[in-house]
Amino acid sequence: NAGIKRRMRRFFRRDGRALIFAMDHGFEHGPTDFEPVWEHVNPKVIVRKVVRAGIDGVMMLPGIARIAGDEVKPNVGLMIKLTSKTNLRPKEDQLLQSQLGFVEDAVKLGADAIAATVYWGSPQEDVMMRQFAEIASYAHDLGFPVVQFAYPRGPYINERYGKKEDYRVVMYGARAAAESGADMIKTYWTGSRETFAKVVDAAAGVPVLLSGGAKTENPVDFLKVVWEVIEAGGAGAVVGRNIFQRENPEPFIKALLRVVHRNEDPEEAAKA
Ligand code: FBP
Repeated sequence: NAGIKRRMRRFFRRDGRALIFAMDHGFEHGPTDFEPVWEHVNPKVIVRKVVRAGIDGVMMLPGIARIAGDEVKPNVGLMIKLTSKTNLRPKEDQLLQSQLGFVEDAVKLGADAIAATVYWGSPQEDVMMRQFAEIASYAHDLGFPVVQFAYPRGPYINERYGKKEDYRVVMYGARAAAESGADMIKTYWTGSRETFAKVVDAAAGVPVLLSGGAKTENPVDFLKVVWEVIEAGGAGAVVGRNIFQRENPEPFIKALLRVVHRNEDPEEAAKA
């Protein structure tokens, strides 16, 4: 499908890698996530900064895309995510992402790709699988790539593997994402290059992007993780808190871009 291929190139440079900014946290975690640098609660302010720094793509929910979509310049990929959940839900309902928008909305907002989460292993896995199938089928018909946030999460996982970042479950989720028709996969860091390489293999050629995670105190620590991801064959990273919770995100984004696109040593990248 030519449309899918063309739109994938809005995110990935010639090297097949991408650095994407994630900003659905106001919904998914609540605005407290922005408190470390409060001016970033204004999506226009932070999106302007990340775009100026040279980011390859931006991921947001439909309402924020209406507010700040203009800041995503034409050379930057726009990824619109159609599922989410609030942190306000009762604990037992936290393992479900619900659909909050439709493929048509994303298309009208100028999306280059459409994203949805599946919590593999959740008691509600079935609902998210169907949501993903509906979104992917329609998006693909229209020529849009689909990104799956493939997050293993659920009671059985914790019982059997101890944690959701165990590579055996992360690669299971990545494989399930590939098998369900994703064009890009976003998932957790497994803790080592060797294990992440298995996740990449399990995805059978579908690009695997790191899901950033909580902000590291030392910026170099996060650059090191991204470097390992690239060395493992990962296609880049989708990063939220590690960018918008930093007072001065621009030099940090530039360092991330050097690691993602030039395999630059993290210590060197941080200094430049
Ligand atoms: P971060 O880089 O801040 O981890 O953002 C990635 C992301 O997937 C966001 O899109 C989402 O809001 C958040 O992490 C979900 O985190 P969790 O479900 O682990 O609390």
